[in-house]
Amino acid sequence: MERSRWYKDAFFYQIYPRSFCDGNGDGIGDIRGIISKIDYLKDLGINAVWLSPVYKSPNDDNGYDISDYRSINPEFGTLDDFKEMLEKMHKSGIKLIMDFVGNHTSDEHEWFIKGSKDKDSKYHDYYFFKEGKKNGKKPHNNWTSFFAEGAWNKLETGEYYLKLFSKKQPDLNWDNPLVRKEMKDILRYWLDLGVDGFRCDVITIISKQEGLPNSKRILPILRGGEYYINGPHVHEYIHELNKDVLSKYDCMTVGESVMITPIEALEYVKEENEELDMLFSFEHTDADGWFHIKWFLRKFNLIRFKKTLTKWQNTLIGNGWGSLYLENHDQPRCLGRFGTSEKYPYASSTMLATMMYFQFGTPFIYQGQEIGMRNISLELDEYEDIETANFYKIGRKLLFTKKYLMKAIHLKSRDNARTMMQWDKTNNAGFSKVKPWFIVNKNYQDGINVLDEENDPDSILNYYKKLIALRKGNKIVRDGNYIEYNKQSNKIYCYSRSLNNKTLLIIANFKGKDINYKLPKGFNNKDLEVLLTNYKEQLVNKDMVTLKPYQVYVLSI
Ligand code: TEU
Ligand code: CA
Repeated sequence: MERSRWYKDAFFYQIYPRSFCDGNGDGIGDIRGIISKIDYLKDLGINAVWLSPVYKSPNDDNGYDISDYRSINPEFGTLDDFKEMLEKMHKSGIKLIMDFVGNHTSDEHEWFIKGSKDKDSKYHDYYFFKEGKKNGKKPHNNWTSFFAEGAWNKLETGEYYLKLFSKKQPDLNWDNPLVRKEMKDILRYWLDLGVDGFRCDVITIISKQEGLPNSKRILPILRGGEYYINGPHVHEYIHELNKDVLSKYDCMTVGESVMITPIEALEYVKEENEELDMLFSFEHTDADGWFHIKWFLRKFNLIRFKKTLTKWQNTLIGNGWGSLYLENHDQPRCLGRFGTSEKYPYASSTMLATMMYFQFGTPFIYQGQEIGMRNISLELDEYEDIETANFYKIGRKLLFTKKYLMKAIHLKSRDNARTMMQWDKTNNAGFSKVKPWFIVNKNYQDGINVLDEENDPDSILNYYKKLIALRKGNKIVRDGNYIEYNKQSNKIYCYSRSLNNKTLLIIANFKGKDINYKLPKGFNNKDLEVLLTNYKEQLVNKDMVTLKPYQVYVLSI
């Protein structure tokens, strides 16, 4: 069928269901809660939702460990609730994509239960079970996992299995055609129910080098990555999903990638390759980390940040499609992170959003981003996330100080993004009538909540609404080219988007002070109209713009 490629005009909102809204009063967000907020989503102006996993799961990794791909976790509701949500979203003009976690299952999935017990079971070949070395004392190779521990776990049978995330997330063996068939059946099942596509969890690591050879990397950080990141058959397998299933529906896919360059990304998203529609990459979130390892803190550097974004823009425009985001359920809150300051919450949040979402690609916002939700600082034992706990353990083993580790956790723990959505000033921020499964940030009482912001015309929320409305349907933002100016400035990010003689110039101040910015060549003495700015002051002259702290302008020429 001819696909409409509706995603090119979509503005996405990511829902992390546990923390979004509790409909039945047990302290855990759920589908009825989401249904009760569809009007809110519609009013915000978004027209697509990415829903993090709601499948049956023992929640070792909050749903990214699936024990049954075809049923809804009872904590979240029933399949009927799901169908009702989907229908109501569609009626409100909102598409819904699910999270497809295909690299691994839960160890409580029946495939794993059967395969781990019985070497003769067909399910034994669904995973990577291997005899140990040195009389079974050592695993098959020296790989390490994403969650800061070894990549193997030993079973009572004496066999080990590969798990690139937690012990309860065994990796599936995609070289087995039966596994690929199962995966295609699952995609088809949800598409037939009417969902509009998938965010594909770590899809770029599904193909592992045959034999799972020892890694030559010395540091215990993603050791083995050279044998599975963009592994040998990954393009073949994704193309197979596309050809046999995805291409038969008017759906969209966004793949989560791991350590990827824009050139490598193109191979997944070039339309003629018939694989995925776009990828999430992480390079720009590395602006305050080293070598893709977020825990190695470094100071944000605007020049480096701009360079990364520009490189991705220039590679993708004209050749493929991209995604734009500042936050998700694995990332800390953006306010105060990307060169901005919590001293200027309104200006900082709105500047970042404008800087990001006028670029080329499909925009994604994460729940709470639109009201300027903040990070949390907890004691170690108050954190919920498995990655955080494991990181601390290995960090101590590697002799990092407690002080450094806690600083890194405060800045980077995934739990920063997993506090309850702040709806109003009532108990538990209106998320639930009872104490929620995890922290509610107390600042909901200080105006950081949906209701207060709806009533304040100058709130972050109302700015997001304006921004979303302006972006949607704007052909220049959708299809225009991209040129960056004053690349060496460590204060200003300036770029233009042009299409058919119409241009938008975006100028963002990343400093907490006034800046006079000389317009780039070619923009002097032109008729400039301010399409959007985050201050009442609009100081635009013939060749000079004055920006207040964290002010941003979108000028139309
Ligand atoms: O994340 C993949 C991934 O690369 C992360 O584990 C990343 O290393 C980490 O979050 C950085 O802090 C996806 C999901 O988004 C994540 O929530 C899951 O835990 C993971 O896959 C396993 O399914
Ligand atoms: Ca609930």
